[in-house]
Amino acid sequence: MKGIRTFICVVTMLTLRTLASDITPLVFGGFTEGMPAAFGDFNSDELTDVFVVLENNKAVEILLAHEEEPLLRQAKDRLRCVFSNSHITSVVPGDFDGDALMDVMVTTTFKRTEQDTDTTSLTNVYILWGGANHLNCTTDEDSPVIQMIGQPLAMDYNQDMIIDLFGQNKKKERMFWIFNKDRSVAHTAIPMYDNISREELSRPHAHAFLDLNHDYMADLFITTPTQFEVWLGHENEPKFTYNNTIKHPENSKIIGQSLFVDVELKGSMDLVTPVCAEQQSNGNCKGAALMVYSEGQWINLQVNFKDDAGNLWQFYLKQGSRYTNVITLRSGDFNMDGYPDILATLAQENVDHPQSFLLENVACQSGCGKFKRSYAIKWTALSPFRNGTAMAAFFDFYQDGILDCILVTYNGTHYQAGAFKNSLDYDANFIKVMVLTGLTNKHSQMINGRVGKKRRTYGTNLPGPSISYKTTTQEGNLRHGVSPQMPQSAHFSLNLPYTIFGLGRTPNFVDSVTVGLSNNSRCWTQIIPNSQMVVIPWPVNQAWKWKAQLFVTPSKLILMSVAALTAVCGMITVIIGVLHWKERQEDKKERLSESHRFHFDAM
Ligand SMILES: [Ca+2]
Ligand SMILES: [Ca+2]
Ligand SMILES: [Ca+2]
Ligand SMILES: [Ca+2]
Repeated sequence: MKGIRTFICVVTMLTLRTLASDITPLVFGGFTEGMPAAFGDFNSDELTDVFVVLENNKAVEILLAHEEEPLLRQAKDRLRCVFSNSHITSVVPGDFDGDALMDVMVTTTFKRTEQDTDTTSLTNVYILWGGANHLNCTTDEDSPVIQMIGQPLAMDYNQDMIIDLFGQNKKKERMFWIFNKDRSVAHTAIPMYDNISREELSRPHAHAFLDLNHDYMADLFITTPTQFEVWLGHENEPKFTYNNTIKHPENSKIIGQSLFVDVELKGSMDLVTPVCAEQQSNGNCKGAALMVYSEGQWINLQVNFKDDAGNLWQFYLKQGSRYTNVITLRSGDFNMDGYPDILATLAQENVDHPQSFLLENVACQSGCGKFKRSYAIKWTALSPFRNGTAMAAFFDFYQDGILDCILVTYNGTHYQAGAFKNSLDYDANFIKVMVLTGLTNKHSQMINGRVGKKRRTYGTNLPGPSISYKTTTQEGNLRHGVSPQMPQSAHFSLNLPYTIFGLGRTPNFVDSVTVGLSNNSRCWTQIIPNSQMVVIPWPVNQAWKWKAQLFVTPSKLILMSVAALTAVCGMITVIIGVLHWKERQEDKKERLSESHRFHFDAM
């Protein structure tokens, strides 16, 4: 009786767990004060940790990811640094000294409050050097390694897998800051090569480091107050040369943060920009639209911002607010159909109540011209998170290849971290690819990996590689998708250090996966779906030596088949056992009666 009760209890718990989409306690335990600022695997255990800002933007802390709940926890020896005199504006993890261990770049301003919108104040850059399990907090807040105007873009200028920065110096000149193995020298500043003087850079900006012309060399996308510039990357000096300019979309008062997405799933990156045709008197957005730049022109994706009740929504924008002081989009394939979807924070007109929504990539129904895709706002996709959210970003909590969401709820006074579990109602396949720097550390110890002891795999958070795949769908069509790895880093862009491609229900092998960086590329063929591929591109210029490790995640369907098979086997064993026992009993009886007969005959 007790056994049955326990069984019922377990079944109910399991059902509830799969139905519940708000998994905040399972993810954060009780600690929801940290505001997500960046993602990266700090302690090299292949689980993506979350870098948060807390204590009113005065402290940065790393929440380490675990396989058991709570999934994100503060470390025993807290990985936390405090900046008592300044205000943290961004956090960018990466290896800034080439020792293969992740460091953390923090930018701050000396302005005291979030409401202070003085944009002339300088940005201070600090590097917190990382050991495998500790973080060296900066001792001198008054001497940042760099002072600049606006936030920097993390990139790799000289292809040595040590992260460098791009931005503008105090004189408003465009500069690259090159980091090296010697922490004491810190960096070299190189002005951007140019033959004519260019516009000042935007603040905030949506600069990006990704390959735009398919030569596997990351290029530079620069945002200025009136236009976008594309600079092509080269192996030799000058590292970047001006290529072309894209004017901002016409009739747009406000330009949000641009994003690069393979909207049509054609194997090329489209520039997607949120805009507002007008600005409300309080500075908020009016006339929201999603624009895509395709073949030399801007196309309005005709997103319907009216909900089912007829209310009109806008991109939420509020000066001096947390996360929503710029319009930021984040992309990822939420429903695993291959087409990248978008997360955005909206608000109804004249209502000061932000809410994040999923914009699903759908086939364009009418009036689309030559662009075949559009976005449809899924008003209930993130429920039960319906009572105010300032931010939503994609994150894979259970390493099952399904993108969940990490959110920040906001009730008008208080911000809190939240977690949403994406429960897909069908068994979709995926492929997850992560490109590491490939740097190694001689002092590396063995750690308990997911399968026994193993060496640490080092150096996540490499900006710039392009990752693409080709596969054949069940209908026999060729599908080609591409995604850049970590093209943006500033202004809480919250890029994941890996890429997940949804494959829909295609159970076939993926024909090929191609990874390209620093003018080199390597293609791997016949990849098993539902596998996680870790690429170690070392040596950088000898692509044939690059390695790929595959971890296969069994899909729900396979697990269910295994369970069913085990149950059937068990049942058969029991039946065989019973039959066997019966037969033996009968044999016994027969033998007994036979012996009786024998005695009888003998007489
Ligand atoms: Ca390092
Ligand atoms: Ca470098
Ligand atoms: Ca390129
Ligand atoms: Ca999708």
